[in-house]
Amino acid sequence: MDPRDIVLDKYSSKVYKNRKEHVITINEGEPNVIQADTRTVPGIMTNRGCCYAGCKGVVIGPLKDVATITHGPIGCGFYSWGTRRNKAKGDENTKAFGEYCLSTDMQETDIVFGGEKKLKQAIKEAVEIFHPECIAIASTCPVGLIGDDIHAIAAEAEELYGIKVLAFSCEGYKGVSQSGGHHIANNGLMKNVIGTGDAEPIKYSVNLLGEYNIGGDGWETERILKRIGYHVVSVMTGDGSYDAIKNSHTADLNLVQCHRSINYIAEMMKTKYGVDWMKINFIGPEATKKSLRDMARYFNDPELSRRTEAVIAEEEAAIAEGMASCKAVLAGKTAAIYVGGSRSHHYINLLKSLGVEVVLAGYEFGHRDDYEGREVLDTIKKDADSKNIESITVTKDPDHYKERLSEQELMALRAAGVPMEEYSGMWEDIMDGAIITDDYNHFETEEFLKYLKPDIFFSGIKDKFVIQRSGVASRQLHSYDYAGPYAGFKGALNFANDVAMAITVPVWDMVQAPWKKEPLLEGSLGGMES
Ligand code: CFM
Ligand code: HCA
Repeated sequence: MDPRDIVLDKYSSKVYKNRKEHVITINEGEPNVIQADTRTVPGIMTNRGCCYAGCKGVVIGPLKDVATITHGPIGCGFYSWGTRRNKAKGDENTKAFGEYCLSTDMQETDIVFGGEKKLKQAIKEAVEIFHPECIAIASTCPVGLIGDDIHAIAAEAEELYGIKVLAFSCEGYKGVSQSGGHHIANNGLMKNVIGTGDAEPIKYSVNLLGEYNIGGDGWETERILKRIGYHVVSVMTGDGSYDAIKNSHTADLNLVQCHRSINYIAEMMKTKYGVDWMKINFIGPEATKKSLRDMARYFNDPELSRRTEAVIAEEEAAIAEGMASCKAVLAGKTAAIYVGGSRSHHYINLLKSLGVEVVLAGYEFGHRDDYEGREVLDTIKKDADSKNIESITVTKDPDHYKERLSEQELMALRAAGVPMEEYSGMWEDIMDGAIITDDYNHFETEEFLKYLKPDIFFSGIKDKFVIQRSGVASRQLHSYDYAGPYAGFKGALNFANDVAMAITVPVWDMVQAPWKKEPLLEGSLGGMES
């Protein structure tokens, strides 16, 4: 029997009806439609996070020169303080506030009488202590419930201090997951930051979108891009800055790593400034090579293409031996991957290049297009929850709009397999017969572990130890278990070494108690014949 049916059969009929749309087995001959981005069944221990986590924790928090104030009780700010490992470094031109956790620390009396005074005071203190060029305010649940007007306070503070003050109404309960928070953050950056700088365009310049520099991934990607000769105008938002994002409209091309969290900005920048966008993936040597070659095709310059090939050859040679020895250990193993969004797709290819098949996968909060590809976008029905998140429309900017490539040139690139404004989703890489679970929960994790027994399970901190205690190796694909980088070529080797180590560590021989394998004492009961 299909393990999927065994697991789902244990639910009540109401829960079964909901979950069966979110848990499917991939059948290559079929369209493989999945339900996603809908409300979790109340009472289920989902692995999802909240809207505030998506806005402040994921997109806005990493901006190093922005002093971000969490307006709410202290727990929310504390939770989002450095746990995501989005690394950042300040330098002589850019301050870095990432080490700090700024919050209004709302108390019960503020909930009853309003927290606006406290927020004004917090902004004043942040200005006096840190002298930032930009402050961001991120609201948590109670702020929305009591109605503090953070937008009016931001406008007033802008006047008072002569700096940029961004306000995000990203209360945790908005939307169904972190995803709503990404959208709110994208809207805010688009409305207030992107396009406000006056830098001159530079040749072969790109923005790296949806790269958050977890474990240094963004730095590794930038290193490779710079070696080839690209100029990185801004990174959104890992080790990114308000200062750089202001000028992001001057880039020739947007490179989209995490489609889920940033596709809104990519689309809006195309409409408003004419910046083309391309789906790239710098996880895994094969995907990295394809992405670099796609970029070279886009720019269509013989010298850039030559450098691309030279850098690929050098970087690949440096990891070849290491990758081969890890592959020798890992070939034939199976894996499960559950992360929030894009990474569950991106790592499938890297694992394949190590001989590991993904038998179980899913997103916490990906949308149907992240599974099925952007072609299904027009068929996705809006519901009350998705309508709750503002969707803004932009038009051509009369001063800054510039067509990069003509529609014919873009079509030619698409015909040659370059994903211009295209994303095919997880389905393009997942194997036939794999089980996909959207918005996975703890019960299903434990059940699928029992039936599928993957050799390794990639997920996050909430389930890591349940997995390890069940005798299966676990690696965190959010925080990289405090390792990394995993991007590009060198990163792929770091990943391969970590996975090989996790699977081969001798502890797995000790999972079964010795007395369950063979008796510790031998003998016979008195009076019986031996
Ligand atoms: Fe994009 Fe991310 Fe992810 Fe994401 Fe996240 Fe993250 Fe993630 Mo954790 S932006 S969707 S909201 S790739 S924090 S860096 S690891 S769940 S798969
Ligand atoms: C978040 C952040 C998170 C959590 C990771 C985890 C991250 O969703 O709020 O559950 O282990 O990457 O830090 O996704």
